Amino acid sequence: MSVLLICTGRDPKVWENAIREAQPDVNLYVYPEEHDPQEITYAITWKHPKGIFNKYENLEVIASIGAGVDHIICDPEIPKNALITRVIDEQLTTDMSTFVLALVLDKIRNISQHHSEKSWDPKAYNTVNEENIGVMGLGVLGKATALCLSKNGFNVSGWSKSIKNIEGVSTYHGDKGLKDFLKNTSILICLLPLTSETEYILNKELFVQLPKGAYLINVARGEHLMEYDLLEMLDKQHISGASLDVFRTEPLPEEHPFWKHPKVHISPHIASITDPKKVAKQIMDNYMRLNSREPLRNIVDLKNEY
Ligand code: OXD
Repeated sequence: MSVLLICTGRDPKVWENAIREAQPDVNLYVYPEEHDPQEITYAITWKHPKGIFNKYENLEVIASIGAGVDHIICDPEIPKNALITRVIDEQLTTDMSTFVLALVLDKIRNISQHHSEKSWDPKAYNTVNEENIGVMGLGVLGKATALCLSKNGFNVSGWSKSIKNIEGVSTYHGDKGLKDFLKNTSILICLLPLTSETEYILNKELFVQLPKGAYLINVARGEHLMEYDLLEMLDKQHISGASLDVFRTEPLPEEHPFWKHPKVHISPHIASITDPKKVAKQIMDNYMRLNSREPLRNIVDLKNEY
């Protein structure tokens, strides 16, 4: 029984050290180090090369080192019987909700705007109770963000695939609920999981259902957004601006039009940053559970893709 770490796009050495610290006696291989695939029961991954798990016949669990599992599920060749787990961490959740709160406050109080326009002309602003915030996606991160905004005095509604009840938040669900959810939303926040149903959900058809002048915050995945639809809606002034933390291609290429667009605020996928030391503990706790045949934590429902 051994563990394989495959980590591309993030520093594998940092994760190797964190895993060894969490579980000093672990038999760990770091891809592409040579190893016998039959030995591996537990894989810890970030953006593994697609198809690679084909030859791992004894693989029981694929653990994401992040909150998202889209980078695993997008591989059509992942072994059917392997469980997929994700990270749920209180600090990551707080970091996400407070990051969104900061973006919302920056937007409604025009904080960065005064500086970027070199303007000493104080702009009129809406107070928090005049803004209708709509959170798309009411999983762990979406729910915490909706509650954080509601506690800070905003009118908050939320939309999700299935029914959710959250105190202080008006909730809508399914295709039928989307129209009503969008029509009163002045600031739209995307915290949806990336699935085959939600890819490109932030498109022209959706934007036109928002009131004129609505603002977009995407802190979920770049693949949710139809980039050229957003540019068109910004240029037509239907959308007044956007704060984007995630992109289809990361890092965002230097020549990308978002960099120069005066109404687009960019941050480099920093809404909530995983602490390898903390997260390695929960990942290795699941490994110990697997070995002692105890139920694992944070298992992903493959039917829902999150
Ligand atoms: C994650 C991320 O999924 O960093 O954890 O985006």
